[in-house]
Amino acid sequence: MNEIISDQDKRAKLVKLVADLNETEALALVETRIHAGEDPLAVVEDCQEGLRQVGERYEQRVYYLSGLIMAGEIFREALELLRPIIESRFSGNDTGTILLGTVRGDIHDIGKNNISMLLSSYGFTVHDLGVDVAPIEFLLEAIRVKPDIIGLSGLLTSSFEAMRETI
Ligand code: B12
Repeated sequence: MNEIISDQDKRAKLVKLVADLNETEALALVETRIHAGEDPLAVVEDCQEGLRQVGERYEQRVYYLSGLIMAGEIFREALELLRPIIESRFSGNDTGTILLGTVRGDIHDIGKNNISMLLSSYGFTVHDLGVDVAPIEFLLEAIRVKPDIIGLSGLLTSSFEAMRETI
């Protein structure tokens, strides 16, 4: 019982450290949890929840754009620490080909990069077009690589339109 509570505490603590933009302590806790042999995807989930809360604070004008930038940086650094464990834990071969990109007008790429890393670990060949990708670029690359799946990423409400056009 004690262990369950302390696990929950640890998870809540990481969420809070990320949401508070406490880079040093957040990354130290990520390392501690890695060394304790925890599920790396649970650590990713906690960082993601922290980022979601940063987004809320941004909407409430508690944080400004610099807060979003800082949050993105913390997530990127956390993922760098987790990447080797994730890549060694999940493996597959020749699963298929996927074409990925963040749609036109949108430059959010943390989630896309995360998915790209997981899919590569599972054995997918990933063609990542990057961010702010115009519909025609998706089309030309799709003709070239003939992917099994095309994945469009976008976090802005306005990205729906670009997704619709791309599809
Ligand atoms: C970090 C961040 C930024 C960073 C992005 C850095 C980067 N390199 O990506 C910066 C500072 C650049 C940024 C800029 C902006 N942002 Co911003 N940002 C965020 C924030 C805080 C976190 C996003 C994130 O990375 N989450 C962590 C990742 C892991 O989660 P994820 O992206 O959801 O991805 C997961 C899933 O969605 C899914 N997934 C994602 N893509 C794909 C693709 C496929 C194929 C699949 C299968 C799955 C999948 O899997 C991922 C892994 O679990 C969000 C808040 C939020 N609630 O998300 C706001 C947020 C998305 N941003 C927002 C805004 C408004 C902006 C700006 C317009 C701010 C401004 N005034 O300039 C600009 C837009 C710039 C642009 N043209 O794109 C709003 C969007 C509101 C809306 N409804 O449109 C949000 C929701 C904040 C808010 N609550 O207001 N932002």
